[in-house]
Amino acid sequence: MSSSKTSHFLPLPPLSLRTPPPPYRRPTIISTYSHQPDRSIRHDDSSMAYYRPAPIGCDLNHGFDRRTERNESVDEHLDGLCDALRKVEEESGKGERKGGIITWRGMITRIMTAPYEDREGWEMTAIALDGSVYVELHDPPDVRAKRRKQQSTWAWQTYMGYSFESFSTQFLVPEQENEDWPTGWGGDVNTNVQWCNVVRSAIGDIPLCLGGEVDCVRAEPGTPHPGLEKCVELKTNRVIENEKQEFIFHKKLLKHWAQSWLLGIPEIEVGFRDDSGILRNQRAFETEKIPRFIASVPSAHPPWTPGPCLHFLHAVLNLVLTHILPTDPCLRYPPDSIRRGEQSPLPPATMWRFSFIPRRGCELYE
Ligand code: 0WD
Ligand code: CA
Repeated sequence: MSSSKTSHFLPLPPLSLRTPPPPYRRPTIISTYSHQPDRSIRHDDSSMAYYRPAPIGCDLNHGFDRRTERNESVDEHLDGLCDALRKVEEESGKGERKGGIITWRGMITRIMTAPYEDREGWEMTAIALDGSVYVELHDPPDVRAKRRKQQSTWAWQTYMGYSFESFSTQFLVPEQENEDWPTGWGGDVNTNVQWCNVVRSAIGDIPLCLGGEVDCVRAEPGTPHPGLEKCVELKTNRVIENEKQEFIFHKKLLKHWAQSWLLGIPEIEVGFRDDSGILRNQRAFETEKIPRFIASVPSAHPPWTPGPCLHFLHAVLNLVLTHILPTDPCLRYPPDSIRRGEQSPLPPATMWRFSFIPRRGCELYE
C-alpha cells in the first residue's frame, strides 16, 4: 500500500466471470512513423518491412556479434506518440486527442493480461492534460536496473526473436548485402529501427489512442502502407515436444493475442526453433481466432478466456478516468481561455499513479 493521501483499490475479477465483456472497437489508423537506424523519427513508412517466410533450417544465432541495440538508458516516455499526434493535429487542424486514454499499446497489453499474471507487478503514471489522460510506465531506476539484469539473462532468446524478424522480412531499400549473408537474411539487427502505427479505438465507452510497433506487412515490396489488415506480428518459441510445453505456449498466446488484437493486427507468425537456435517450423495464427482455439483445447480448465481481461481493462481505465479527469486543470479552466492566455500561469498537470499487485488487483493513488 502506498503512503499517499487518497487511494482506491480495484480487485481482480473472478476468472470464472462469464458476463459479456465491454466491446473493443475495431482500431483505425490515424498516423504512422518510423524510427531510423540512429533512432531519429521520420513521419513516414520508411521503416516498414515486407513479410516473406523465413527459410526453415536458418540459424537464428546469425549476426549476434553485429547487432546494434537501442540505448535503453534513454527514457523516451511517450515522445514518439505525442510527436505523431502533434503532426496529425497540425495537418488536419482538428484535435485528435478528444479525451480518453493516450498510451503505448504495450501498457494496455499489461493491464489487460493482468488477471492471468501471477508474478510481475507494475506501476504506471497517469497524467491529465487537455481532457485526455496520458499513461506511461513508471520506471524508477531500481526497478529498471532489476529488469535490465533479468533481461540480460534472456539476451540470447531475445536476439533470436530479432533474428527471426530479419529472416522473415525485407526492406524496400535493403542494407548493403554482405558476402556472409545467409539465404533469407534481411539485414543486421538494429533495434533502434521500428515502424510504429498510431490507432484510435475504444473499450466500451472509453476512447483509446494507442501507439505500437508493427513488425511487417504482407504485401509486394514497394507497396505503400496496405492497411492494418495486412500487418503481421512475428514471434519465436521453442519447438513444442510435450504437453507441458504446449500448455505453456497456450498461456503465452494470451499475451500474443492481446498485443495484436489491441492494434488490429490480424496475423501472428510464430517461428519454432530448437535449443541450438535452428528454425524448425513456423505457423500462422489468425489473431481473432486465438480465443476460440484456446477454448477448444481439451483440458479441465482453459488457460485463459478474454472476458476477465476486457472487464478488468475497462474497470482499471474507468477508475483512472473517473478520478483523474475532474482534477484536470484544463477542465477546471476552459481550454480556450487557457490558450488565449486568460488563465496564467497554467496550473500544473495532475499526476496519479496506479499499480498492479499480482493475484490481487489494481491500486490507484494520488
Ligand atoms: O514497455 C513498453 N511497451 C515500452 C515501449 C517501454 C518503453 C518504450 N517503448 C516504446 C517502444 O520502443 C516503441 O517505440 O514504445 C513504442 C511502442 O511499443 P509497444 O508496441 O507498445 O511495445 P510492446 O507491445 O510492449 O512490444 C512491441 C515490440 C516488442 O516486440 P515483441 O515481439 O517482443 O513483443 O517492441 C519492442 C519489442 O521488439 N520493444 C522494445 N524494444 C526495446 N526496448 C521495448 C523496450 N523497452 N519494449 C518493446
Ligand atoms: Ca514481434
